[in-house]
Amino acid sequence: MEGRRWLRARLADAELPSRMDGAGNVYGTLRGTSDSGRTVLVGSHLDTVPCAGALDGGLGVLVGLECLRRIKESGQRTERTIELVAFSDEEGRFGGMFGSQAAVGSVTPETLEYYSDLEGCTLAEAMRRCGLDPLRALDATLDPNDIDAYLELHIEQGPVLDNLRKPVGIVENITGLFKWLIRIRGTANHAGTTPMSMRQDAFMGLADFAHEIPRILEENGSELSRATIGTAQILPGAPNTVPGLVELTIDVRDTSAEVLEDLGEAFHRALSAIARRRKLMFDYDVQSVIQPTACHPDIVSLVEDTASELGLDYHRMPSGAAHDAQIMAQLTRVGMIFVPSKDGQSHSPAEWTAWSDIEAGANLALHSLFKMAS
Ligand code: HGY
Ligand code: MN
Ligand code: MN
Repeated sequence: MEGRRWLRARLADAELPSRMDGAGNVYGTLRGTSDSGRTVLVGSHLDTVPCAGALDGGLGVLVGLECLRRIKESGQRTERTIELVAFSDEEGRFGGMFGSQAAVGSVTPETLEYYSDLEGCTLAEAMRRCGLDPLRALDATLDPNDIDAYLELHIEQGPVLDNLRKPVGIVENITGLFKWLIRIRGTANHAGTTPMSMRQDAFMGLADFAHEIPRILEENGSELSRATIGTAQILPGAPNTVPGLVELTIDVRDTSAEVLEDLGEAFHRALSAIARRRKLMFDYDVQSVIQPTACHPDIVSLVEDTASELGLDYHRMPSGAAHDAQIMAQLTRVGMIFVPSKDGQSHSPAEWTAWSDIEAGANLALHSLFKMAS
């Protein structure tokens, strides 16, 4: 909430009206000359992951802020209104893409009460703690007829631009994903008296499952497939107790919806086989499913032409990370600009982008945005 207050104060300093919707998304407005034209949105997300760097999400919001301020300072008017948007909970403390899902109208009262974080705090509780009325998130829906396009600048979070030594990337398509919270149940037992052959050791079930990931990706995935076990909890969690329960998350990605479908079935089959072999039980909650998405060709070519006009050495590429843009694609035409991530690192304090690349990306965003709104 402090970040939102800071952003709204910056918008006020620039005499740009701002508002916060029921999902905690912050908007800043630079009015166009035409009242009937559809609005062009620019932005990204305000939140990030634990032990993060400083650029994921925040850079796109600040570049959007600077674009609005610069156009306003220049005195040049655009026909269309341009709005900055800073989305809530993109990273998924409560499932993922909450703010942009609210903006496209796919949040339901169940979402608010069902989505919870790893500590069991529901989204509704967290919103109430911030003084928000959860149900007002249902009013955050944008009207597709009011929106002309959405542009997002984001760090690449991978090694491609850094290795190519190119300052900007133009995103063609964005990976899809599914995220499961899996529970593997065995029988807690004494570590000293229980023979190895008589154990129902939930942790060994997790170990077998993790070991199957390379085979499952080789047999069912593509070279863009990714699978990550990012969290695991061993319970009851005593050194001298055979684990009775393991809770883990798996995050699986690919740019093809069919491949994601195949991977989901393969992971389910692997869990069944391991459960049978080790006399375990398993179940899982599907925490998030986000479809792979193509950026709109009109926006991709507008950004590409602008990059050429600015003499920027750019690279057209896919995104291995998920972004609010792929949710906004359900509502309007979207485009994304990438800037390089040093050594491809992200979701880590080592996240870094050279200022010269940030300047190149921000100028590309500014000139593209000006064209989109004129
Ligand atoms: O997980 C992602 O791809 C994004 O950083 N939320
Ligand atoms: Mn992220
Ligand atoms: Mn991000």
